Amino acid sequence: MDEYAKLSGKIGEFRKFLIVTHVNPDGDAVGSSLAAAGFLSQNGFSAKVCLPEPPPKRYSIISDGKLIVKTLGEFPYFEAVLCLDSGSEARLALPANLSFSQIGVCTFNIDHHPDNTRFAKENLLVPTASATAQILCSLFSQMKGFKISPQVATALYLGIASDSGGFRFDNTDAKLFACASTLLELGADAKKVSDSLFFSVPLNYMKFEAEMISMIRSDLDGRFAWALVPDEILWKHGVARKDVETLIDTIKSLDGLKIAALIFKAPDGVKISLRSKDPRYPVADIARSLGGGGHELAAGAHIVGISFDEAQKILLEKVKAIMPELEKT
Ligand SMILES: [Mn+2]
Repeated sequence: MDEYAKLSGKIGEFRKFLIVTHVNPDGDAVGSSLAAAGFLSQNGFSAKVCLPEPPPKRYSIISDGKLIVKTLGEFPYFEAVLCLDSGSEARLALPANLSFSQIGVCTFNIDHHPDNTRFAKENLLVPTASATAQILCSLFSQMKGFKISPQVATALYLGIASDSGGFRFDNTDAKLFACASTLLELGADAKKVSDSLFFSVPLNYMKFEAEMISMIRSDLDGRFAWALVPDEILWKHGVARKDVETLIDTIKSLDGLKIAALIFKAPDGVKISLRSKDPRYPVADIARSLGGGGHELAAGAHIVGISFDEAQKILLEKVKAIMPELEKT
């Protein structure tokens, strides 16, 4: 029996599921969670997604108020917890007053992050999958007698379109297109997803990004570029930190660039987001050396007790260290 069949058998042992995902949920996190909740509730189970913070507006096309709770008070009794798209228990956005170790019920962990810590009782980890939504698409498709509705297909499609940057990132492969094809045949609304993810930028965000673009710094002959994102500029344009997802892709689109970075202020230090355009320069190594993690070409870290200036100095050294051939020329 393969691991998908094994996991679906396990899921079938329970009736009531609480679904959780990582903090600052992205499109894959929100899409996977709502798809799982929709799929389970439409197939005779009871399931709710716990999102302590409201997710970014561009995911509202798949939001269903009936499937989302903010606190455990709204869904006090459940038999199992499904953790989606989170590499570790520390990254989970759990409801207030609940820590992972306190969860006394069966836990499931479905994810594609290569450094996933296998923190749950039942783990379905597929690092070759481009998105957690892709793993769910395979899982749901092989559950015989279960239906995948157009709404669920749309939520999964949003997850894969989001994690692959609209089928442009290097995780876009034949399996992802096969998954997209399956979802479109099931009635996923691709136009609605594209419009919402890529063609609905609010004016204040566009002006924020314009100002940030004028502040991009670059070094190593343009191979490394980054921006510091001061809170003042976020406030000035009314942009929330969690909504700053596309700026790093804008930096990444620079000609000749290998590594892009964003540095944000955190209450106790800084948060760094990293992207690489070249597998020879895996940013996951840099992120891990700074106490963070992620995918080879998309990673991040939270460094406590340092300033913006110190962070960019450390980062530049780390980037230089993985591009040794540049030092010689
Ligand atoms: Mn993901």
